[in-house]
Amino acid sequence: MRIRLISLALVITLIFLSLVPAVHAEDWDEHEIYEIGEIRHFAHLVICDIDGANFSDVVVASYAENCTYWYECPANPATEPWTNYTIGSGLLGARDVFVYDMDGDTDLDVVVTSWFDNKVVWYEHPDDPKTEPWNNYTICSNLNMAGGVFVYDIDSDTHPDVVASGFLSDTVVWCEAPDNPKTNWPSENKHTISSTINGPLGVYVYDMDGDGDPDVVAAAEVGNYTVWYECPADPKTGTWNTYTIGSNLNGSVDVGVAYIDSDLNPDVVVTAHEADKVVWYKAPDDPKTTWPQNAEHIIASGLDDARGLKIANIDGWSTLDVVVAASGNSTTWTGGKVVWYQGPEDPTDPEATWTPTTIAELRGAYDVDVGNIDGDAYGSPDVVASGGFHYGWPSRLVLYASNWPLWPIPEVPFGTVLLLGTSLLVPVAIASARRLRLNRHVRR
Ligand SMILES: [Ca+2]
Ligand SMILES: [Ca+2]
Ligand SMILES: [Ca+2]
Ligand SMILES: [Ca+2]
Repeated sequence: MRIRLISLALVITLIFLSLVPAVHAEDWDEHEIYEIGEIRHFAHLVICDIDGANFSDVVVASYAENCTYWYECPANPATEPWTNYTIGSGLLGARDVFVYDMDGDTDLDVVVTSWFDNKVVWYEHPDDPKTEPWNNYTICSNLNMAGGVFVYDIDSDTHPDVVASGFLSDTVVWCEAPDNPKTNWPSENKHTISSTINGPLGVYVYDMDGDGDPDVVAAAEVGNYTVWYECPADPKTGTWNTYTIGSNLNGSVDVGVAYIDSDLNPDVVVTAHEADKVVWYKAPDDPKTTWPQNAEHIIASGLDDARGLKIANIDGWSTLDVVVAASGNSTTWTGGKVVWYQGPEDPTDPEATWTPTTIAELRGAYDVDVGNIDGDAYGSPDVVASGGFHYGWPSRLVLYASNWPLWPIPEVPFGTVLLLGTSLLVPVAIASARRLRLNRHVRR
C-alpha cells in the first residue's frame, strides 16, 4: 500500500510539475518610477536598498544629464510615486553602475563609469543619503570611454577592487583599492588585464576555472566576441591569460555568468545588439581552452538590439531564466521591449527552447534588474527597466511588479484537481484506518 501511495503521489507531483506556469504580460503591474519628462537617457541600473528602510530602491546612471540618481521606493511601490535624489552630477556620460560597500562602513556606496570623462568614480554613502552630499573619489582615469564595471576583491586583501572596461582604449583593467579608499586612487594602482580587446563593454568577475581566484569575463562589442581572463598567481604583476568563449556574435555587449546546465562548470550568457541575439555558452570541462563552437546555445534570436541582461530565477522552478532589455529597431523606432526567457528543463538539449514572455513593450529599453521590490508574500521577483536610451524619446524608468505567486497554481479545471485530490485522499484514508486498527491491536 505504501509503495502504491508513493507512486500515486509521484504521479500527481509529475502532473503538477509538467504544468508549466503560464505567466503573461498582464501578470505584471507597470508603474513609472520616473515621471516622464525631459530626456535623461537612463543607462544602467541596480536594485538595492540604499536607505536601509527594507524596501528595494533603484540606482540609475543618466547618460545625457551626466548624473547618477537613486529613487526611493515608497511603501506601495507599484502605486505610489518614487522620490528622486541625486547621488552625483557632472560626470560626463554616466553609464554603468555597481553598488557595493566600498569603505566597509556597512552602507552601500555607488561606483559609476564615465563614457566621456574616461574614468571611474565612486560615491560615498553619507549618513543621510537624502539630504547630505555624496563625496566622490576617482578610482581610475585615462580609460577612454569607460564602459562596464564590476566590484570584487581581486587581490584578496579585503579591500574591494574595481574591474572596468575602456571601450575606445581597447582595455580591461582592475584598480587596486588603497588601504584608505576615500581618496583618489593612485594611478599606479591601475593594472592592465588586457590592452588588446577590441571595444569591450560588459565585464563580469567569477572564478571560471574553480581554482579559488577571481577571473574576469568581458564582451568585446567591436570584436564581436567574448573572452575570459585567468587570474595569475599575482594579479598585480602576472599576465592574465586569455581564453575565447565565443566569437562571431556581432555587437556582444552584456555578459553574465551562471550555472545554466546541471554540471559544475560556470556558463556564460551574452547579449548581442547587432546580431539581435541572446546566447549562452556551455563551459567545457576544461575552460582553459578556446571553447568549442558547439558551446553556443541560442536563448533568443531576432530580438532587435538586445542590450542589458539579468540571469535570475523568475518563476521559482528549478531552471534559471534570463531577462533582457532590447532597444528595438533603430530605423523604424519600433519593437523595444523587456522579455523574460524561461529556461528549459534541459538547456543542453539541442531541441530545447527558451520560452519568451514579453513583460512589456519599452522603446529604447537598455538595462534591467530583478529583485523582490514590493516584498510581497509570494516572493515573486519584480523587474525594473530603463528605456529611451538611444532615440530622442522621453526616458523611462519602469517597475514591472509581478502579481502572481512564485509557485503558480496550475491552470487545470477544478474537477481535475478534485478528482486527483480524492484519488489521493481515499487510499490515504484507507491506510490511516488500517494503521489505526493495527495500533489498537498492538496496544491491546
Ligand atoms: Ca560604505
Ligand atoms: Ca583588494
Ligand atoms: Ca580562477
Ligand atoms: Ca555548466
